[in-house]
Amino acid sequence: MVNKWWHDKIVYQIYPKSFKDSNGDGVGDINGIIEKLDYLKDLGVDILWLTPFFTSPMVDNGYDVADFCDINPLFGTMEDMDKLLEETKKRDMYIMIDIVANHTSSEHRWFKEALKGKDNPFRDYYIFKDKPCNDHQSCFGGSAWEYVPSLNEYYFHEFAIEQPDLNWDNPKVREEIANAINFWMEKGVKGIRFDVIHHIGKEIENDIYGYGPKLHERVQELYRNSYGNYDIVTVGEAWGNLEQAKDFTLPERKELDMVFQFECTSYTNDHSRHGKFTPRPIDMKFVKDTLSKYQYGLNDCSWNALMVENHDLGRCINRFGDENFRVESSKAIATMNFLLKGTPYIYQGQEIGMMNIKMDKLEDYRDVEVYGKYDDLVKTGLLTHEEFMDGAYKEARDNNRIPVQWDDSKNAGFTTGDTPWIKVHPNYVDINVEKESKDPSSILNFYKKLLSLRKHSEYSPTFVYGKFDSYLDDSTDVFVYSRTDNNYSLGVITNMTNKNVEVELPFKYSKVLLSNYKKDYFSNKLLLEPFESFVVEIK
Ligand code: ISL
Repeated sequence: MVNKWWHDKIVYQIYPKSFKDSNGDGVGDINGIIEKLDYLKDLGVDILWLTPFFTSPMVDNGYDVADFCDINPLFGTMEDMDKLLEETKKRDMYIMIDIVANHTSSEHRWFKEALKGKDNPFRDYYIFKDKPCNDHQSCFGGSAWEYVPSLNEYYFHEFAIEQPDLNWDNPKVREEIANAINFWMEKGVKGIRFDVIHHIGKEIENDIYGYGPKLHERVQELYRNSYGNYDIVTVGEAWGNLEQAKDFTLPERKELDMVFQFECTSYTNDHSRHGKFTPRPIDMKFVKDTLSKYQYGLNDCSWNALMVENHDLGRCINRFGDENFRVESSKAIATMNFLLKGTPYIYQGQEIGMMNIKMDKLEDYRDVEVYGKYDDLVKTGLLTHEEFMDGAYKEARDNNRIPVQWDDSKNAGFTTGDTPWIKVHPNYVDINVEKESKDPSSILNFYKKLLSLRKHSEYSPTFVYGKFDSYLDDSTDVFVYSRTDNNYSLGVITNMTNKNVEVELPFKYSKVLLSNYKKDYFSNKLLLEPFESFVVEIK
């Protein structure tokens, strides 16, 4: 594989609405991001993935785009965005944008035109039918078909009613999206995350939503007509399996550089019951096997995205770790994941070990999905209110959308205003950036060490390009792997459980490079503490 400028870079995901508010209106903004650039540089991240900051009525917090080439006034102005691009460049940092190609907002000019009449040229930008083709359900609850009385027709929306799906059969739509991407490429953006990109080949008449027959030719066309002409990095949000990941990312296909793998994070969705709002406990053996499967499966032919948290998932401590071992498990999850081969993605607040929030009442939630699913599950009697609230505590997307905890002042230092748009976690007094930056044993300082080991040590090339091998594959408790090149062989050992585990390592080592407990590691038979994780140079 050809080496790329981004292979050794770390991505940090910013959800602008919740990151930092600079003007006291209770909503995070672009100037808030600029304020924190030095913090992010010091943390050791390079590429900032911003979830959509384009003009939007914010039904789905920006994933309902009303203008792909303008800035949501809630977040600032185009001048602010230009300044952010300039300030990141000064610090050798890069911006990755989030392109929502599957749908727009119902407030987009194209959709408003489409509603004007059956012969309006924009009508064919969307998917209108005389009657629903099927009873497909929207991802956020309820039917995926919405009736428009003035047209006496229905339009299709995979997500909220206010997010009509674009008609990718229409070449004009494909051209418009390519043009929007080119607009941002010319501004110097260096990365794109593609939202639900596996949906753009859908064939509704045949009940095919993800991975339709025309998917890949469309991505290839987009590549040729837009981002393929620039030296950028791309990642797809594509819910699928290993083979499907290969189809997107083999370099000769000229589609995407990598896709996120959701097999691990969605393990808790219990589809034998009601999906994510009736979660089941995680199986860490499954997680370890899946991570290894993707390492062996993609490492020689393409590239992995290493992600345990994003704005749609709960916190990784709650999913893979243990609140009672918050510090240990958070460090262990990071070590185990971010030293694999691929690009690490850190979600805002993950680096200080932020946790899921227990909302007192339904009305504390802001996410459109929570209300859609409440109607589907509680109003129909499938779940009690309490069962739903319990599921939401574990899985609601708002868990990761509460404000970043900067310090122990009012509203966690997120806003100087009285009312943030969503609740602040009450634990912010103890868990915040300021406090952790002063504590040498904090999660934050561990992240800095981990990223620096990966990026700025003599071992960096081995962590970036070294071959992956796993050991003790039958163990349900420990994940042991190595990364090897001509210079070094490095071992990563993690107890994935909240109990003591005895382990006999299959290799000897000469140095311990990083660990989340302080102890003597020089014995081959070790009794690992809960969520103990350490990194060694193998002899
Ligand atoms: O979290 C989910 C719903 O339970 C996911 O299925 C999610 O909707 C899916 O990952 C698609 O996510 C992306 O597109 C959505 C947007 O709401 C998400 O925030 C985004 O990441 C629609 O644009």
